[in-house]
Amino acid sequence: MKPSSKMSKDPAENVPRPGKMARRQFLLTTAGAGAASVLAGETAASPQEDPEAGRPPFPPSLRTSGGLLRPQQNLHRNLSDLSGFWQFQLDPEDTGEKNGWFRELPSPRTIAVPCSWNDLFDDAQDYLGAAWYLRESWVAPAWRGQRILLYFASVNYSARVWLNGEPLGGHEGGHLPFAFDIGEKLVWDRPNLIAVRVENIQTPTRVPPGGGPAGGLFTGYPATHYDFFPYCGIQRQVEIVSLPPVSIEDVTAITKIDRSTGIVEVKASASRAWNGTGKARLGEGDPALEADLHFRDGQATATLRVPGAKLWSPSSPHLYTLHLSLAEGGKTLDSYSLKIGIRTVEVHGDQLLLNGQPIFLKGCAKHEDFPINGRGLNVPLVVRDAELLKWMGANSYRTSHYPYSDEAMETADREGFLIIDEIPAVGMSFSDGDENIEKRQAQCLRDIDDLIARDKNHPSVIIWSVANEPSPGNIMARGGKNPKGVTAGTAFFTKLFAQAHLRDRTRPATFTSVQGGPREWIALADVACLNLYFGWYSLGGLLEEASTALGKELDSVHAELHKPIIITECGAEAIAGTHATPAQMWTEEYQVEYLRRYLEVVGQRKFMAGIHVWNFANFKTGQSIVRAQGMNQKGVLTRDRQPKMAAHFLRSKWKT
Ligand code: GCB
Repeated sequence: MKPSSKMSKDPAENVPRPGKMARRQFLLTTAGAGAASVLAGETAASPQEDPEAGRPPFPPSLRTSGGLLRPQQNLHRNLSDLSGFWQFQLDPEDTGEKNGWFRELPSPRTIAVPCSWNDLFDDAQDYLGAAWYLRESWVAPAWRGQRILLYFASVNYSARVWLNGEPLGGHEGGHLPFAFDIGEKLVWDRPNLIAVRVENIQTPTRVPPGGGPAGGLFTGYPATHYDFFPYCGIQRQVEIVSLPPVSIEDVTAITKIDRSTGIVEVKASASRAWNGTGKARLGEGDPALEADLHFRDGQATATLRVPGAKLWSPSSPHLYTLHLSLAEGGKTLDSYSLKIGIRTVEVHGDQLLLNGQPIFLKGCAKHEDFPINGRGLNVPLVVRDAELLKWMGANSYRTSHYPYSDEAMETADREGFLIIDEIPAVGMSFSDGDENIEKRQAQCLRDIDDLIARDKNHPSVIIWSVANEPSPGNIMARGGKNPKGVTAGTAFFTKLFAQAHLRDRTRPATFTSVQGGPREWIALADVACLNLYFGWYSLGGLLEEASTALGKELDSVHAELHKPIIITECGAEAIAGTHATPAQMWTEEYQVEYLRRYLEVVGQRKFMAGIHVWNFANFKTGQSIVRAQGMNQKGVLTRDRQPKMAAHFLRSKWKT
């Protein structure tokens, strides 16, 4: 192991020395000693049993990587949205399954779907255990003869689903869609009863991990290994979906540019290993932009050439509609449409190229977070956030620390945001034994498969992120040093990057590294994404020294790795309305001064490929002594999206 640049080899040396302190070491210093003991000790979760252990195994769900397309309505497909009121009951003893709660809840109350449950009921605020959702729904008689799915856009974390008292299947992992084929179990002459058991117990084998011997960085209350509130529940839409018996199961559109001609390579799959002919068409009415798809065993490809193509970019996010259809005997069997953008992304030396030109990412990392709905889908907020990013002059954001809704991705395509798209692998360390690491790896690989399958056709997505701030050891334990952990992490990330490249050879893959984290890991990524907090977690109050340390760090990563570098996080907390001159930590002035220096240092370095401020808006966290008002206050906007001075400052720099 090469010692990380900012960590001392000797734990005893890990005391606050300007420029020498690793990112989180402040928690271990005199100032942070109290915090460290509270955070690492008393409230740290004890090793958890796998909450699914001992239950009858449920069949797995259909996943996007298995040919589950985002549902849509057209002449051949339909859907019924089950958003609205559901029955709900907490199950703290976890006896519901044994007692048949999938048929009837003994004492239900009403909940909204989609929504996190935590902010709705006082007794559910910090509750992460099992809870039940029930609701009835008719299935339209006109759908008889179709393939019928029950589709969930996101349930956090673990779901077990029943239909009319019969088990359908289960799914692990929040933030990505899954579904069940319900044709055999549904009834047509009365409403169908849907029951879902959900829990978000924090265990070391989940992604993100929680509890267990790995310890907890942000183990406030509720205890987590990550710095955001562990919202749970049915957080995006539930839909009953009808598909024709032979249907389009997957589409991949890869775009290339040949001078002024756009090339769209279409790969499609059809169900039932179908053999026949379909069509791929771009836009409306131009026969030149149409090609036959000859399906053999369910697979077909076609190439469309678009002379004088309007390329997709942040300043001109032009979208084309790609229509696919399957036909037999002059009759259309199925059709599916999606918006695509013609553009290329490449890494060339230390540059990130969009359509062959260097691009610079300016923006923020975000969270899906808002009072009351929590992490539940909030379409008005998606629209407002895009508006505010544009107001600031941002061209980019990261879906920290999990995949965002389809609606957010669609908005990014339409509005021209460049997205770093992240799986939920936040807070991972490599000190808790091979078995746990292997289980987390398996979940990460599934998440990579499912995320890429879901988002591969979005022109806005330019980079896949396979983790946020992994650490070799328990990040709380004296700088997280652990040579075995570095080696284990190297093997882990080699595998994750290989998977991302296997699933998508057209986009770079990265992870965002923690300040002081192993360079060996950054060397594996196509783009170096650095989360840097000089001037906050280290060198707090010392902005001059922080600028120097920042410059040195960027120069050294550049000299060593010579790949595009993006600062994917940097930020200082500011309680809105708190002021001081000269600037002091926690004031709006300090946040502005901090960001001013980061922008200056980055601006002086032509090799930099971007900067994302942490965070777009304040967001809810667990309660702890390092998170005032139960929030991370590094937002340049307040949680309700009002600008702090920092947002005006960024606008003055970015809005051209
Ligand atoms: C980070 C993490 C992010 C935290 C942030 C902070 O590096 O990636 O999840 O919220 O720092 O404010 O500490």
